[in-house]
Amino acid sequence: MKLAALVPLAVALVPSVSAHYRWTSLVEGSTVTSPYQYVRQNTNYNSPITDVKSTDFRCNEGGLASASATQTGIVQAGSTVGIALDQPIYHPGVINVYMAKAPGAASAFDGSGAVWFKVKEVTAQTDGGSTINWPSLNMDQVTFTIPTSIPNGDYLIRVEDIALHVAQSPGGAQFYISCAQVTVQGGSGSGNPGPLVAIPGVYTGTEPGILININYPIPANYTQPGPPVWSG
Ligand SMILES: *[C@@H]1O[C@H](CO)[C@@H](O)[C@H](O)[C@H]1NC(C)=O
Ligand SMILES: [Cu+2]
Repeated sequence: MKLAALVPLAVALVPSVSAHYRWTSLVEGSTVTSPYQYVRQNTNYNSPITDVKSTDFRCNEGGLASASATQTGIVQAGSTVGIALDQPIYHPGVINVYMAKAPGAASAFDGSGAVWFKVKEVTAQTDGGSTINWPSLNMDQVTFTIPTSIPNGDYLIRVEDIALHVAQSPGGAQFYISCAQVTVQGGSGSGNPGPLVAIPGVYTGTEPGILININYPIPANYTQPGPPVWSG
């Protein structure tokens, strides 16, 4: 919410503090679990993270403090898991989902170091400059299949929606982030997840997919930020 001039109007129209869309719930198969049962609760109800270098960029503001109070969900390698929102996404943008293996319990892991690999992305659809479409718009969850070759153990699953509606200036892209805690079972362990990146560190904030005017001229192509997806 960067349009400062519009804030008084927005406050006048919406009498109570309305929370922005948030990733609140782990999805196990077709089951959406309770909000913040397995997802670390953040403390910035209405604000995105815009500093890609800040520690809060990892698991959102409050995401480390709430780790020990968050349960760890059991998920099976080869199964469909995901993260659900409290309301559908209403900004144009893209999604990335990363995982990181915890050295011990997920609830004790701060996610530091080059430990994150990408497991899912929802990118933009372009056609050379006539139109640009955002498949993540109106999604209320993002799901993916945990590769069967993954090593068993505790992981963090970090989801980010990168809202790009005011991304034409540095720091304008808005990151809506949450981390879930899971124990992966049933993996063969033969896989070697990667490439591994540090978060923060994975982005500079000036990538063509982050510092971008999506309105005019219509981008001819779109480059999804971050490493390629590891699919096992
Ligand atoms: C589109 O592709 C060109 C050529 O590879 C690249 O320089 C540019 O950054 C891309 N634009 C976006 C928005 O990804
Ligand atoms: Cu917004």
